[in-house]
Amino acid sequence: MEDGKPVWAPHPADGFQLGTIVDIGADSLTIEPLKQKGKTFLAPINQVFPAEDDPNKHVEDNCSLMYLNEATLLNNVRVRYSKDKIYTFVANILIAVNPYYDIPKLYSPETIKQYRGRSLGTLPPHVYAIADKAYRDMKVLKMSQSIIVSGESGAGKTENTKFVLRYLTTSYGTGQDIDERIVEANPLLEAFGNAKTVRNNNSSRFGKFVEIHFNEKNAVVGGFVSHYLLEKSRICRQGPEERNYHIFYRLCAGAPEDIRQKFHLSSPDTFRYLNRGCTRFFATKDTDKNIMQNRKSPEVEGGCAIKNQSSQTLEHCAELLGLDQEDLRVSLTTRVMLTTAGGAKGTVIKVPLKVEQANNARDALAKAVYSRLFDHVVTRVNQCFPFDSSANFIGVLDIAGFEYFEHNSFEQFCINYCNEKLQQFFNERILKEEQELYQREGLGVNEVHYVDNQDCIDLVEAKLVGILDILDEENRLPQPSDQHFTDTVHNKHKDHFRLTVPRKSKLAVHRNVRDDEGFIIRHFAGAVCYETTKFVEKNNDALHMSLACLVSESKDRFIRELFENSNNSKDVKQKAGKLSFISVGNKFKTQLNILLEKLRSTGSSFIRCIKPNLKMVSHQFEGAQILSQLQCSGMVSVLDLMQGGFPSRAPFHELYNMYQSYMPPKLTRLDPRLFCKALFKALGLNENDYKFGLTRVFFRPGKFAEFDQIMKSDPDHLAELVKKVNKWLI
Ligand code: AOV
Ligand code: MG
Repeated sequence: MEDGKPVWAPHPADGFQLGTIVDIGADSLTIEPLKQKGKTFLAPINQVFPAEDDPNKHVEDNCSLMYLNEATLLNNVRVRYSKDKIYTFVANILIAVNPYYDIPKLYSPETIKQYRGRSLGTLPPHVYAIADKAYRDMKVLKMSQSIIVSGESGAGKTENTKFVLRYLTTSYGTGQDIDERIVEANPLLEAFGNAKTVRNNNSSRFGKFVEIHFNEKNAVVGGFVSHYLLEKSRICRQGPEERNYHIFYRLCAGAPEDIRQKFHLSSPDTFRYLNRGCTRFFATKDTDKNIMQNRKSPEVEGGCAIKNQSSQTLEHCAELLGLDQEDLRVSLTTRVMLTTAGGAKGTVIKVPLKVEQANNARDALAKAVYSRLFDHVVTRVNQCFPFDSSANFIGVLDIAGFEYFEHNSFEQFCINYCNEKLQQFFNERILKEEQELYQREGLGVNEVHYVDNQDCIDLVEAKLVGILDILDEENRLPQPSDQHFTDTVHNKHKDHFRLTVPRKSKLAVHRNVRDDEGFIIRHFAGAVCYETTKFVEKNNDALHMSLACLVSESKDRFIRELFENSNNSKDVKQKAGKLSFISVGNKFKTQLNILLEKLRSTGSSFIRCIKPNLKMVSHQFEGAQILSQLQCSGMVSVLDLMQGGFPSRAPFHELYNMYQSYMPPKLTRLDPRLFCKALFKALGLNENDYKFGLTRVFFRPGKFAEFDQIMKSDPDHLAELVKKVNKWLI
């Protein structure tokens, strides 16, 4: 960094601010901000970055900047965002900032047509450019492709996913209704799987991988949706200002009269599961707010009864689930146990549940019904676009990005584990591809190094000693406890680089829990403290026995089948009394490994979505929190890699086509490679700034832009240049 030249220095709200270095210390710099002369401050050396000469300049591919670092990336994205250019490339990776309003014509049918068949970089960055690249790669390489869309909640993953699906079916469909069905599946999935949260009014509470399948002729033949980790806790409880799944409110608001009657629908605020979240549905009546109530009478010590006399809740529930009302009542308020007295085969006895236990049983039933219903909806959706055979597919992954909240539980643990796996895949792809290209092109550059996160993945998923297996082990104990699980994790992984015990203050103060009830994992995107309360419960998908038995014998075929498929109900009775356990964590691990195997067998593209502000409004760029998203997405490490490598590259024939009109005929008679060599020699470019590969020229960061500028500069300069070229040719 030169004296007096502006630099980017940290700024608490904007991420970075321009300033000049006025003094240099051992590991910090004294900076004078451009906007506040005289108000100097200290900044750590590694957080100060060289700035471009013109901070208002923006480029479509961030790699054509002179300086590749997090500050220049943030600034480029900021300048572009202010001009409604929400998409930016970093080499082949697409950054997409959520505009929070409809930018005119950005996704119009005309725009779709424009991008069709055009190679990356020839048109402005766009999600359509990525979609078309995936399609062309599939066609040319005869290989399936995947597009991985990531970013935090509200960043625009689902919207961009829909644009990709719409683009592919519009451009490369057969014009039959299969195309439309693939697009139309989304509103249905969103009705059942999306909800209003504080971060996003239409937040997807499940992950999905949507495959569009193509035949030998590369036309759309069908689709397939896989889904991951539907958030079940939302069924029974929503945070302030949040809601349950959209479908419930839609039913309450718009169902036809016969359905209203049949389902006993009324206003959302009459339903316990709908009335405790978003204010718009705050309860006005409290008759059936609590269907469980402690009946403190001596004859059922510790037991409870259902409070539903006035509202007929139990009756309606039993009716809709195809169950006998009395059976349902008993199953919700008692537990089946097998006595082992006398050593002989035990007798089944019914133990009354405490209020809290009964509440849990009721919630578990609701969650089980809904999550199985969701599985069923996805199965039905998949039946709508069947295909006999497919040559290749393009899959789009829309799954929540790295999460770090004030309180992090099992859900965040799973999603962050997933993001570790995806980050590893991203590293493999981006860094490996880069190195392979250098090798193929015969550039003798050093290998690039990056931090592998395999150790973090192992910590979670390794057999026996991984956190998921330790948790399963805990679930199988007669008296599982979150505390014992947490202790086991810490005991098995003493001194693990990725794992630490949380400090007392963090957890205990807020929550009145033991100070070590949790663990901190050092993820690639930062350390996250997980509170392990409820890990054991959340890891178990099984209903308690009496309920499982009950619903699997429902008179309603649909309900019966929902539970037959996923629960081998025949075993249930034999196992009555034993602990039932279906592992949520290990199911996710298996699904994730299948997904990654699939991703590894495809070509891949990445879309990194960015949320511009927490208010969910347009035209507001909150630099600091955008910067942290760029860091979490791994973009900053890509820049580090590129800054040390050759990020801009141009095939010889492209350069030839671009500049031949500026050159004398003598030069244009040369073949593209020689043409380029002659040109570069004549220009007197610094040989450290570029390298010739077999098929293309590689430029050091920013050097392509410099070269392009020289080529297109004023006529005098060009005449000078032509003279030079001629001289060199003689
Ligand atoms: P997400 O999928 O990343 O969050 P969404 O795709 O649902 O985020 O986007 C959130 C909201 O931002 C949408 O409902 C739109 O109102 C707006 N939006 C996003 N992208 C665009 C765009 N390109 N143009 C206009 N508006 C947009 V989550 O599923 O919560 O992780 O859980
Ligand atoms: Mg979403």
